[in-house]
Amino acid sequence: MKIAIKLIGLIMSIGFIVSCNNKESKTPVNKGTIVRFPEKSDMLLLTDRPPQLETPLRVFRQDITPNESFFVRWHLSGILTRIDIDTFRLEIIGDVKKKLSLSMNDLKSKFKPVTMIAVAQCAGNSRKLYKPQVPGGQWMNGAMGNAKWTGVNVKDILEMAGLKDDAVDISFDGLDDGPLPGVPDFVKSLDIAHAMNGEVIIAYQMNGQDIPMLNGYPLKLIVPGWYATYWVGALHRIEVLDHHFDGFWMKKAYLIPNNPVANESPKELSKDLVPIKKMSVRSIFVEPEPDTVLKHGKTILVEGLAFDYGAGIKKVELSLDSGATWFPVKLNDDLGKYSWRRWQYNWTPEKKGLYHLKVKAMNNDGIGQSTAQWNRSGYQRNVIEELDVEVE
Ligand SMILES: Nc1nc2c(c(=O)[nH]1)N[C@H]1C(S)=C(S)[C@@H](COP(=O)(O)O)O[C@H]1N2
Ligand SMILES: [Mo]
Repeated sequence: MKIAIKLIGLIMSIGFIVSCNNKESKTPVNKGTIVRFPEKSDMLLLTDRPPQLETPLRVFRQDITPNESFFVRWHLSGILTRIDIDTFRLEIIGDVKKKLSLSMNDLKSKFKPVTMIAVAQCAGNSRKLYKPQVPGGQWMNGAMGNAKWTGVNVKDILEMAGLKDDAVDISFDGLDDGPLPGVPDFVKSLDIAHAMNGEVIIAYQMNGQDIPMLNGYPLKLIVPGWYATYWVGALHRIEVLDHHFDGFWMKKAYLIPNNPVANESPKELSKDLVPIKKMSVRSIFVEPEPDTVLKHGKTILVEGLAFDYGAGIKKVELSLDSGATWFPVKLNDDLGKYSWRRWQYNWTPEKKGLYHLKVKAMNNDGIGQSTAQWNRSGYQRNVIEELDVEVE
């Protein structure tokens, strides 16, 4: 018999310190308190109410991030711990010709299933690398993951409901609530053209399984190429609006300086702010991890991954000499334009000493990475990554 009610135990974090990186290192490490939450393997704890869990770097040595290791980020402490999937409905309301109330079974049987691999990355991923430091979750590079999402095209659902002519925006609401009535509910919006572009989907599966409760079971909005703040979890209401949505999470939060790399000076903050949208071009190191000591004359695999907003990665270049010289590295299989692409290089350091590695990517639109970037919220990092490696 299928279990209709899904619940996860009290959100408890029985954590213990495995490693604390107190030593002054040029390259910060994502080590800290390791915790186990329901349906999750070892994760790095940022906060437990609401849960914010970071994926350990070693997990990125594979194309797909397993569900149990996928990062977790909720804004409001009133998250879902129990749901009756038989009575759950996805409501489509507002400026539509016909309101819809869809069961999980409706979603799986009345619409054509679609599948895509896409990177979900928190807008504040890598915030810990910002100098000067900015407030907010001190993520290293683990507030992201690459998964295979299966679900229904938002376009198909909206076509079934039928949009009225004056529809402008669509808002997406999750089942989570604020701890107090005054805390704004987490609701995000997309304009009609974006929501109808045929690529925005409502996923009911993540890597071929139910989405973990902590990642937004039973439904998650997938907005490929856009920051994960739009990927509303525990999605239960879609509202078609005849005006521009002006909720807190669009108008007050997740704003960036209005320029391509979201840059501003700490001394003179920008007054021209716009909602964050598409992801920037990025490339990171996965292997070796910071603080690894290598043996000279011995070959190791330097590896990492690169991604962008969906144009696709054209090349990744590595430097072993602080950026004085660069050379292209091998790209692994292309798993789709919204997937990340792993890269690798066999390196035999001949001499002992300290090496300063850098990596940068360029996408098919000819867009590369920044050399310097800062904003008050630590969003949209796309600075060329660096890694110190000691060879003995
Ligand atoms: N309902 C709901 N959806 C949400 C959020 C939230 O707080 N509530 N946080 C968003 C943000 S900022 C991120 S980074 C992603 C995190 O998704 P994950 O927890 O599956 O990694 O969910 C997004 N969707
Ligand atoms: Mo986020």
